[in-house]
Amino acid sequence: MPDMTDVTQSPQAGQSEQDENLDKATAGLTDGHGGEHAVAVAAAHGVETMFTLSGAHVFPMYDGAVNAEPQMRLLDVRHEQTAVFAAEALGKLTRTPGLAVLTAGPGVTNGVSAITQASFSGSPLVVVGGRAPANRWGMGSLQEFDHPAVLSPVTKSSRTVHQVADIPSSVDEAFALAGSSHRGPTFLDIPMDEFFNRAAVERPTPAPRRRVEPDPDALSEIGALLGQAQRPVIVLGTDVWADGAEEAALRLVEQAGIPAITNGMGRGVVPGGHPLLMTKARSAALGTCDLVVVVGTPLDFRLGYGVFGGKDGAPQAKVVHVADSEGQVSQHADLAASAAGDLTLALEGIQAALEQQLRKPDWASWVGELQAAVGAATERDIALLRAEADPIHPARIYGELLPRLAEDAVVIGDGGDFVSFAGKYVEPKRPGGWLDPGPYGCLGAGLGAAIAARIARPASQVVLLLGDGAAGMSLMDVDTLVRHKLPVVMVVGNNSAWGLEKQPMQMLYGYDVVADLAPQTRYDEVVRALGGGGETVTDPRQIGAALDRAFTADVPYLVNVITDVDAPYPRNTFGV
Ligand SMILES: Cc1ncc(C[n+]2csc(CCOP(=O)(O)OP(=O)(O)O)c2C)c(N)n1
Ligand SMILES: [Mg+2]
Repeated sequence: MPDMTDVTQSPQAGQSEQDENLDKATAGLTDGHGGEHAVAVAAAHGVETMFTLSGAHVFPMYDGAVNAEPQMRLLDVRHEQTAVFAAEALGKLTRTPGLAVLTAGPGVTNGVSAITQASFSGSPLVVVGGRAPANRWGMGSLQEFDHPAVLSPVTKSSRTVHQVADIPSSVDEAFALAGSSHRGPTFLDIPMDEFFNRAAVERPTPAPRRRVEPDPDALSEIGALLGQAQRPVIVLGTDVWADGAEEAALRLVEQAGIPAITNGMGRGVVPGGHPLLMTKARSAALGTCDLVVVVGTPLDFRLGYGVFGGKDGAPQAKVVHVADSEGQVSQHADLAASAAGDLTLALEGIQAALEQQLRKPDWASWVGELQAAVGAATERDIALLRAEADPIHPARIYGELLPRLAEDAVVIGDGGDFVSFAGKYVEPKRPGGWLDPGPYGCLGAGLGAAIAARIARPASQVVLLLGDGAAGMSLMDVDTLVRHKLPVVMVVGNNSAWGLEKQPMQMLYGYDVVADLAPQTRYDEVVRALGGGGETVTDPRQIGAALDRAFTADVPYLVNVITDVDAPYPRNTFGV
C-alpha cells in the first residue's frame, strides 16, 4: 500500500471557507486538489475519457473525474499498455490528444512500449503518472521511481510537477505540446502528496492552434518540379490526416490528376476505388516514376528510405519531402526540394504553384499505365480473395470481409502476416478509419485501439484484425470491452504461429524455432468466457455467415479462423 500518512486531507468546507472561495473565484482563481485541476484542464482540451488502471498514487485523478461537471468518463482496463494504446488511438481518431493515467512505478513502466509507439507515429497523447510522495523521496517509499528519466527519449516533454499550484499550467502545456506539429506523447508525473494537496490557482484556457506557414519559395519550387515531371507520384501519410489536411490533399490529387499512394492514417484520403489511387500498383508507381512528392510521413523503411525509381532500368526519381514541421524533414534522403509547416497550407500552396506553370503537364498516359497495373493487380487478387483452399488461405477472410465493410468502418490491424494481407486488400473509403501500429510495430496494440474506436465512432463498424500471436498479448482486455459495453468485431487469422517470423527464419536458416503456437487455440472461447461471443471457423464457406453473426451481435464477438500456416504474406523485405 502506498504511504498515505503525508497526504493533506481536504478540510470540511465551512461558511468562512465558502466566502473565501468566492473571493478567489472573482480573482480568477479556482480552488481544488491536484486531480480536480488536472481533469478540468484536460477537459478544456477536449478530453472526455480517461484511460487508466487503478492505483492509489493517481486517486486524485479519479476523484477529479467523478466531481467534474460533466463527469469525465473513466475507462479502466486490465493492463496499462491497453490504457495507453487506447489513449493513443483515440488521439489518432479524434485528432485531440488522448489521456492515459498510470499509477506510479510499474503502472508507468507498463505503458512505456505504447508511449514509444505514439512517439514513432506522431500520435497526440498525454500520459499522467503517479509518483511517490515528494516529502518521502529518497527514503524508499513504495514504487519510488524517477519516471521522467525513462520517458524523456520517447516523449516531447517528460517532467515532474513539483507543486500542486503548478498542475494546471503544466497539464495545459502538456496538451498544447502533444497536439501541435509534429504531434507526439508528453508525460508528467505528480508526487502523491502534491496530487492530494489543494491550491487556489488560475486554470488556463487552451490557446488556439498555431498554423506554421510553409516557406512560399519552397512551395513554388515544388510546383515547378511537378510541372516538369513526366511521371509523378504523390504519397500521403498519417500526418495528412493528423494535420487536418485530407481535403486539401484530395483537391490537389484530383485537380492536378496526380497518381497517389496512401499509407498509415493517410489511407482513405484518396478513397478506395478512386481512379487516381495507385496503392495496388505501388511497386510500378514508386519504381518507375520520375518524381515522388512524399507528404506527411517519414522516408523510412516503409518507403525504401526515400530512394525511388530504378525499376526495370528506369532512372532514379527526384524526391520531395513535405512535412508538418522542420524536424520531420528527412535528413538522410537526397531531396530535390522540401517544405515544412501546416500541411493544408503546404498542399494548397503547391497546387497554386503548379497552376501557375506555363506548361500544363499531361500525365494521362502515365496515369493510364498505372491504372492498367492496378487493374491487373485487382484481377490477380480475385483468385486469392475467393480461394477455396483447405486449410483456409488468409486472403479468403478479406474476400468475405470487404463486401461487408461499411464506408465509415474503423479497421484495426494487430499482427504480422495476417495484417499485411489487410494492408494489401483493405482500401478505406474515408480517411481516419484505419489504425495500424505504425513504424514501431508493437504487437498488442489492438484491444486498446478497438476500445478507442468504439468510443470515437459509436455508430460505426469496428473491426479488429488479430494475428493469433498478437491476440495473446491483449485478449484479456476483452473483459474491458464487456464491462464497458463496447461491442466490436474481432477476427483472428489463426495460423498457430508467429507467422511473420517463422517464414523468414525458415528462409535464413532452413529451420525455425520459437515460432510455433499451440495448434488451433480457441480464442473465441476466451472471449466467451469473458462475457462476449465467438466461434471458430475451419471451412472457407462459413466465414461470411460467421462475420454476419459478429456484426449483428451486441457483444464483443471473435471469429477465430483457422488458416494455413504455409500461406505466408509474399514479402521481400524484413523492414531492416
Ligand atoms: C511486442 C512485439 N514483440 C515481437 C514482435 C516481433 N513480431 C513481429 S510480427 C510477429 C509475429 C506475429 O504473429 P501473429 O500475430 O500470429 O501474426 P502472423 O504473422 O502469424 O499472421 C512478431 C513476433 C513485435 N513486432 N512486437
Ligand atoms: Mg499467427
